[in-house]
Amino acid sequence: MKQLEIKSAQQAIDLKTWALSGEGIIESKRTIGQLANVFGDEQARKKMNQDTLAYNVQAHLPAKEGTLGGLYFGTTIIQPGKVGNEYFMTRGHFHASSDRAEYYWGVKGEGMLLLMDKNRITWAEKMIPGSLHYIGADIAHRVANTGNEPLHFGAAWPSDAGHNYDEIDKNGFSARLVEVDGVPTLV
Ligand code: M6P
Ligand code: ZN
Repeated sequence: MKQLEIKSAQQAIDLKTWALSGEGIIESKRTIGQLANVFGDEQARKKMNQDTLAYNVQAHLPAKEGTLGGLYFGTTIIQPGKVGNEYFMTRGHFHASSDRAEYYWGVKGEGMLLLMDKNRITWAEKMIPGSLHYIGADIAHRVANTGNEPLHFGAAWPSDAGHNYDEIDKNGFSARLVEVDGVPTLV
């Protein structure tokens, strides 16, 4: 940086979709084939086209993972669809530094944010365009797309939060979001 220099931003957000562009935006994808044992009906998952896209994440991670003081920013797009009667959803995680919090917010489409505390109590918040969700310390989080169009949501979290997938990989959440008579229902 030079003294008195005026620059343009190096990253941009498309305000309709919250798609991220510019320097250092990373992109990752999860297909149905990469989500073994995430959904309740593993037989139904295995019968699907394993290349089906379930969700993708764009993120700006300007600080080294684990560094104290940095911030991360991401946009996740979950495709519409179900495995058996369970909606397409993210893998879900606690934070490795378990007392770190995160914001999620709805951008486009309809979904449900599933939250589970350390005592395995699970509840949910409806995600719609403009809904803002503060995910406090020690709370596992996962998002499901309950609509017929892609669900876009934003996320912001500390660079030292990390991801702990162990508990969810082993025991899942204590409730699943399934469609019952056309209605998203926690069971
Ligand atoms: C959000 C953030 C990311 C997370 C992503 C997908 O963008 O919370 O940290 O990786 O959602 O969620 P998961 O890693 O649980 O599949
Ligand atoms: Zn998180």
